[in-house]
Formats: sequence, structure tokens, C-alpha cells
Amino acid sequence: MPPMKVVYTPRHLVHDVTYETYLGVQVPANEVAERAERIRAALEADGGSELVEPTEHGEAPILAVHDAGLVRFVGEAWAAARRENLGRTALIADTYPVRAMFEGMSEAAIARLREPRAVGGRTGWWGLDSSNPLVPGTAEAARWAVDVALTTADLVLAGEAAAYGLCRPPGHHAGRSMAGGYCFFNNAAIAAEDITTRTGERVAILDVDIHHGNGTQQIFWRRGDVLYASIHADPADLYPFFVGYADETGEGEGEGATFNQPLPAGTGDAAYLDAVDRALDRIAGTSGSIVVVSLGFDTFAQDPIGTFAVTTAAYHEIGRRVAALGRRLVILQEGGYHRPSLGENARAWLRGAEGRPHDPIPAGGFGPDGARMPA
Ligand code: SP5
Ligand code: ZN
Repeated sequence: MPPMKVVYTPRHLVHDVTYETYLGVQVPANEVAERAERIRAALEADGGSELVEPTEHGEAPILAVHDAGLVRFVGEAWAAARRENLGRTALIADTYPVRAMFEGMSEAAIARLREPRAVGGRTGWWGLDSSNPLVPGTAEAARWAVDVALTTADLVLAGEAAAYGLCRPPGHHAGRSMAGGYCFFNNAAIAAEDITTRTGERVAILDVDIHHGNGTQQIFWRRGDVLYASIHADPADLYPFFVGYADETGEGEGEGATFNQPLPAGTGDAAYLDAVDRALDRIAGTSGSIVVVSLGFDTFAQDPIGTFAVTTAAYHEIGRRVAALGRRLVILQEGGYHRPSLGENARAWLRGAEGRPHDPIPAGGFGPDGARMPA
């Protein structure tokens, strides 16, 4: 196989997040620039891949998926916050329009609710959770993450068997009208929508981040032309908590086109691979020639916010099995927060997808600036 194209831009670096809050306590950020730099460095050191710069695709593909109000808010939130002397280092939502606030109101009355003027209200209006800091460079980086995803889709539509987009910030928690979970625009959903529009084919999304991709599910909930298949920690135990159950299967045209596999904490390689096989069986039963992979490494045993115990060797095997479907792959980075292993895990997954051997990196291998530090 020719070198896999890796779409990457240093423009993500301006989304420079230092802290997040968790249950009201300030903690070091998980979704940091170092993540993407580790992965890029590991793939460069490994050879066998080719870095490609994303090209600009404009706002239209974003507006095909997201509410224009969310796009406007993400674009202007930082400046709006500063005008109110808020967001000194980061803007994190505080007050949310939760459903209990509107209990008993009719759909018509709920539809009349409106975005507030004050940035404190706007941040909650467009937000899911308070672990999602918006910083000065967020809007720019989020736009480039979409361009990374769309450029990756372009490469596959132009004939590549597989391509990998190093998206940052990630995307799968962002819904049509909502940012959250370190996500602002739903890179995978935007790529899937672009692919189905341009090809007229059905598209499958395979989401293997440990968190349920609530945003992707919501965007395609009533769509029969985009299958959403996700393997994730039981939402009873882990973020995003409120959706991701197996009995959520889509509605209307989308009935049966959502396939959730929640798994218990502690899930290891064998049970995880069984779930991958079930997801791939479901995808194989749909038409279409392209699969968008929402790739997370927060299923890793040592991930600081994950609860699974998947190993590096399993990532190679998952990549191999996904490629064995025989469909073209648009592989987009989502989460994964154990920084020292991110490069090695991405390398293993992509080698599996390319049909290359794993050839695990010996302890102490790779350079100082990224991939694998001495054990
Ligand atoms: C893309 C992605 O993986 N998003 C994950 C969003 C998770 N948001 C909640 C983070 C809570 C972190 N809690 C840290 C405390 C550990 N005991
Ligand atoms: Zn995740």
C-alpha cells in the first residue's frame, strides 16, 4: 500500500487550553495541543505516511450540519466575552437551559425560547457541559479541524483507500446546536454529510472513542442514509451520561440506523473486539463504500479519564479488522488523553488499517519529542 496520507495543520496549536473545570474544581486540561503533536511526531518518526496540509472548505459544509447560531457563537464568543470583561483565560459555561426548566411547557412555547444577550447565558445556550473551555484560538482551530476532516474526505473521494485526519479539537460531542466535551464542530458528522451529498451513497460512521458520540447520534437520529455505530462506556457510568443506551436506535427514517453498544467499566481487548465485530457486521449490512471512523484512544488502559483496558496490540487488530471490511476509510481523530502512549497507539491502529505488521516499538524507542518515551 502507498504511504497513508495524514492530514495535519499546526493551526490547532492556537487552541491552547491549560485548565478545565470538573464539578466546579479547576484541573489540568485533558484535551491539549501536545496530544496532536505526539501523534504527528510518532507517525513522522515511523515513516510510511505522508503529511498533507488541509485546504479551506468555507462555512457551507459546517452549516449543512450545524445551526447557524452555533457557528456564529463559536466564531464570536471570545470577543463577546472580553467585551463583558469575562473569559480572562478561558470561557466555560455556567447556566444551562436544562429540560426541567421547561417541564410542562408546550413544544410551541419551548420553540419561542431564545438565545440570551449576555455571554454567560449564550455560553450555556450553546453548551453541553462545564468541562469545555473556549480560549482565544478556539474558533480558528475548530474551523481548521473541520477542514482537516473535509480534506481527509477529499483524499478518499479522490481514490485513497484510507486517509487519517488529525483533527483537534475533536468533534463527536458537538450536536447540531451544541458544543461540549472538548468539541465545537462535529468534524466526523460534517465529513459524513459531505460524503453522502457528493456521492449519493450511504455512509457509515464507526465511533470507537470511549465516550458515546452524542452529537453525531443527534445529528443523524432521523436519517436513514447515515448509519451511526458506536462502542462506548455505559452512559450510566461515564460522560455524556444521558444518551448512548442500546435501546436508542433512531426514529423516523432513521429507525434502526443508530447502533449503540455500551460496555461496562473494565472492558478489555476480547470483549471490545467482539463489539467491533458486531459493529462491522452491522456496517457490512448497509450499502455504501466509505466508512468514517471516529477514532479515540481513551479506551486505553492507562487513559486518565477512561474506564476501559484496551491495549496497543488491540488497536493494531481493530485497525486491521476495520480495513478488512473492504470499504474506504476516512479516519478522524477524536479523544485519547494518555499522552505518552498516543503516538504509539495511533501508529499501531493505522498500521493495522494499512495491513502493515504492528512491529511494536521497543521501550526507549523513538525520539525525545513525541512518540514513545522510555518505559
Ligand atoms: C472527545 C472526548 O473524548 N471528550 C471527552 C469529554 C469528557 N468530558 C468530561 C471530562 C471529565 C474529566 N474528569 C476528570 C476527573 C477524573 N477523575
Ligand atoms: Zn472520548
